[in-house]
Amino acid sequence: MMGKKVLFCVVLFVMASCVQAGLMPLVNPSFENTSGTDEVSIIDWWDSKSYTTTKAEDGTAVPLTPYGENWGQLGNGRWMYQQIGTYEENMVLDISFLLGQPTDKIVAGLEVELFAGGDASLADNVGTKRDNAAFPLDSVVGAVQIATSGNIDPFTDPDTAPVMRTQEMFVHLSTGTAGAGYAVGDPLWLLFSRPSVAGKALIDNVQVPEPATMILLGVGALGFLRRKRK
Ligand SMILES: [Ca+2]
Ligand SMILES: [Ca+2]
Repeated sequence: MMGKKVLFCVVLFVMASCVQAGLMPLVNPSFENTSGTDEVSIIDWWDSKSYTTTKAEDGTAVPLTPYGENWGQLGNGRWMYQQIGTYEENMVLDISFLLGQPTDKIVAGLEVELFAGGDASLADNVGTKRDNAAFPLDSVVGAVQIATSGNIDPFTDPDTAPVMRTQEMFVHLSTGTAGAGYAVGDPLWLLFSRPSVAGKALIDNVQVPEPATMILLGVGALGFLRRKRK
C-alpha cells in the first residue's frame, strides 16, 4: 500500500515536470529593472524602442502601482514581447497583469497575443509599429500568431478627459494544436501591443502561472476518485 502511494507521487511529480517544461520564468515582469543601455525602451523585453519605455509612478500623472515603482509603457502602435517558454499543444495560459491609464492619454486598447516558432536568435528591438509589414516577430523572427485577446480596454473615458486609474486584467489564451510554421518545442512568445491610435497603456506585474497546477489537481482528484471506488 505504501509502495503504491510513493509510486503515485512519483508519477504525479514526473507528469508535473513534463508539463512545466513548456514555460520559463518571465524576465523583468514588473519593469523594475530600469538600468542598462536601452533607456528609451524596456529592459529585458524585445520592443519597439520609441514611445516604448519604462515609466516611474508618481501618483499625479502616472498612477501608483503596488508592484514596485515602475510600469512598462506602450504608445501608439507600440509593442513588447519576450520568449516565455517552448511550444506545447493545448496549454491554457492564465495571463494576468495590472493595466494603468495616465492622465495625459487614454488606453484606447491593448492586445495580448501568443506567437510560436521562429528563430529566437533573430529577436531584437526594432522601431516599427505592430501593424507595419516590418513588425519583426513574424517578418524577421519567423514566429506565427497562435492566439490573441483581441483589442481590450476596460476604461471608457471620453478622449478629452482621461482619468488616472488601474485595473487588474486576466486573459486566458490557449496554445491550441500545432500548425503550419511551428511545432512542439519551438519558442513560445508573449506579445503586448497597442493599436495605431493615440493613447498609452501602462502595464505592470505580468504573470503567466504554470498551467501544470490545474492538471496536477485534476490528476490528484482522479486518484482520489479511483481510491474511493475500491
Ligand atoms: Ca513594477
Ligand atoms: Ca528592449
